[in-house]
Amino acid sequence: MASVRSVTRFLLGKNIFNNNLVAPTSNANFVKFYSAAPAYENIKIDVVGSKKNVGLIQLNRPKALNALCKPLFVELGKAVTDFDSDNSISAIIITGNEKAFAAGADIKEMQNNTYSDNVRAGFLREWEDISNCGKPIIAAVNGFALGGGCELAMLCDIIYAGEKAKFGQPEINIGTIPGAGGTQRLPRYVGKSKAMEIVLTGNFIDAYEAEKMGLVSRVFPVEKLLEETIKLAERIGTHSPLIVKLAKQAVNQAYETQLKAGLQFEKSIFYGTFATADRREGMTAFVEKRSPNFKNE
Ligand code: CO8
Repeated sequence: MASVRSVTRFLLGKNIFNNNLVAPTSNANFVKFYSAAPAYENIKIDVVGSKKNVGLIQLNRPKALNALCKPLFVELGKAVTDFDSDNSISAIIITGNEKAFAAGADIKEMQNNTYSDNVRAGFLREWEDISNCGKPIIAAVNGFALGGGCELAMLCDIIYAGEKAKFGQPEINIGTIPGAGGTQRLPRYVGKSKAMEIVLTGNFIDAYEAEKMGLVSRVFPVEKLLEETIKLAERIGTHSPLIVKLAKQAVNQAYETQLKAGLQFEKSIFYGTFATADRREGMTAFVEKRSPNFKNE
């Protein structure tokens, strides 16, 4: 089966994800804009589409199933912010690889966090770079989109999925709760009962169930996903960037009225789980590859 990278290369010619920096020779402004960009370690970026107006970001920690460590999120926020302020870019795509879009927050990184650490550092504040983006962001999800990975997809404006994608909020298995919008955005997408089932069981749902629930707008064969997502971004790119931005703001208003209070509430509870023994046990058990022994404390 073709990888995301080979499919993109096939579709779009040279220079796709070849370098950590973008250097499409056909777009002088872009080269100029990104000539001073940092060399990314956890993501790859490129500019794609026949008009070179689609910013493509690939999460690139395949060995950790694209677990969302802080350095990855800092880079992702920077790439999104840069594409957002580049006038030649109409829409942005975030994707992973065939096995994982992202398997969640990096459990190993946050395993020893305390409640005070989270509050002091404003844990997850980098996520705001994604929600502050004025341009449309499309998630192209193949493989696992779990925990923070599912939340990242939901932060995007449209989710397209490959038919083997799996979505879930399995934080309950490791003694915590979703901390980047899962408890607030998921019910808005799929309704309370289904959201409760997903959050309280930690069970995964497949791409077709996710489409039926309204979480995903379309499902494609794995090897067609990126091609179709680029087509969608190009179609959006045929419209006025200003009106696209306003339309995005307006649709978001439907979701975001009252969302802020919910997110603040969610964050305080998420942080609070780091004061519990069960959260520590859950993450430690994951890292030690054993079943957790929860004590209800
Ligand atoms: N964090 C850190 N490492 C991970 C993660 C993760 N979330 N997921 C997978 N990995 C690592 C594994 O530890 C393993 O590393 P190693 O080879 O060094 O042992 C490697 O990726 C491959 O994983 P597996 O061997 O487990 O692969 P499998 O195919 O057997 O299983 C699964 C795939 C089912 C996806 C499994 O890896 C899994 O259950 N992962 C954890 C999923 C999870 O619980 N996600 C939620 C995390 S908590 C969270 O997201 C809180 C959100 C808070 C806000 C967001 C902040 C960014």
